[in-house]
Amino acid sequence: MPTADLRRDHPGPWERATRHPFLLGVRDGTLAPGAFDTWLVQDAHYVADLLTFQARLLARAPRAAQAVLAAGAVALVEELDWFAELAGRRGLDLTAPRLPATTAYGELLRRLDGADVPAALTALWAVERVYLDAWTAAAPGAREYAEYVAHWTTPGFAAYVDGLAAAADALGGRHDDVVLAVLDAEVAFWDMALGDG
Ligand code: HMH
Repeated sequence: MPTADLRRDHPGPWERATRHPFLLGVRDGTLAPGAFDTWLVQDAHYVADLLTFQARLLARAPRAAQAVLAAGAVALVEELDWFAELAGRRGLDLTAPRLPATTAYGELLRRLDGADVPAALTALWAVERVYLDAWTAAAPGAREYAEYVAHWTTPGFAAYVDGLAAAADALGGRHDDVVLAVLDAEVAFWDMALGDG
């Protein structure tokens, strides 16, 4: 199983992207004031970029991979609705500009539009797998963040990630380079929310 091997063979990069100080701050309630809202606004931009990437991948994917990609695209649209609701509730300005790590991650997704489908699908699996693992490491989260941690660690999300793994494994190949690029982009994204990017 290529996706299982990709996790096993790069423990350091997975660890850096999932045991990040930002996530430990969410877990323990020690996150600097404002860091979470900064992160939310940037993630709303990111999800919009990811939807663009995913819609293109859906369009060029083989038939067998389309259902999981289409369901994931719907989930991203729902995530954008949820961000809009959060913006109202938390007083966020979702029109604030992208910070450099957000732009850089968006450029990585753009480059992946030009990768072959097995590589791009494996990259998408890595995007979602690392995100699930990251929030799982922060669970259950300090009281003020518990709702968010729960949102990103649901059984439905875990099942989606497994579905992406199955679809990527069916196409074959390892694609270490794109996975490592995703993991680096994730670390930079968490760094950014702490003001380190
Ligand atoms: C930074 N990585 C980041 N944000 C997300 N929302 C996901 C992955 C998964 O959707």
